[in-house]
Amino acid sequence: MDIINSISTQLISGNDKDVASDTKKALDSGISAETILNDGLIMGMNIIGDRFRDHEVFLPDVLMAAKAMYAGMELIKPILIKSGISSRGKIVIGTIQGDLHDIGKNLVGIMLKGAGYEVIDLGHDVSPEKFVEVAKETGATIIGMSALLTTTMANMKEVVKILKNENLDGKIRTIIGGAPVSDQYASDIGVDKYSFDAGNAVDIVKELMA
Ligand code: B1M
Repeated sequence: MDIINSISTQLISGNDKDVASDTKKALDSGISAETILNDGLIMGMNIIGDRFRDHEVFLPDVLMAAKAMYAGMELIKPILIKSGISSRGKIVIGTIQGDLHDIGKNLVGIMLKGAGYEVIDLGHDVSPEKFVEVAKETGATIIGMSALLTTTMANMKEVVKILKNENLDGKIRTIIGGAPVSDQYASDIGVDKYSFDAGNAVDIVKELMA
């Protein structure tokens, strides 16, 4: 089995130590951080997600897989962040209220920092009010929201409403991402842009800040 397949397989089994040692081996052998992330870690996470949906595995298995994902992410994070010089603009990010999923949102934060943006990460289960309050306090010009649950994604609409009520729409722009949302959903709820992955989030932020 090649090393990338092994990362994915160990992640699915929730073996955080093996994911870490395989990730290290892959980096040492010259495989790029992006390949490890997309073809190893994210690939494994998608498989565990499908098995969870099909009731082949249960919540503790998903939790262990998430822990293993973080074990790999910790090692590639410094490479993805690279320079770490943050001066191109400020963006507030977080996972919307009611939702505890934070792996994708954290990846978005890592990629934005790597591209030179100052990222204020509010974590998960963030209320619409908090997003706006912190953006105003810090002078951030973009709010980036992540959602993984269909049951709580509608909370993102509240951010748009608050910005409109406070005459801040156009001054503070909004981006959403996460598995259940789409371009269509972004336009339905009045969000400026939808982004499909962490790399694309960087392109969208660049476009909005241009
Ligand atoms: Co949960 N979970 N989970 N879960 N979980 C999903 C989302 C689910 C699709 C699984 C399934 O049924 N197949 C399902 C949601 C179904 C639905 O809403 N219709 C689900 C469920 C049901 C639940 C619970 C309700 C289960 C329960 O308790 N019965 C519960 C909810 C808890 C809560 O939030 N209130 C729950 C809990 C958990 C864990 C805690 C065990 C764990 C999260 C750990 C953590 O995040 N720290 C977990 C996990 C790991 C998943 C899956 C398996 C993987 C998610 C993930 O991290 N993917 C997920 C199934 C799946 O998505 N395939 C699932 C990897 C990550 C890199 O991808 O987050 O999509 P993703 O991010 C991508 C893009 O979407 C994008 O960029 C990233 C890639 O570059 N992106 C953005 C994301 N945010 C962005 C923001 C942007 C731009 C791009 O701009 C701001």
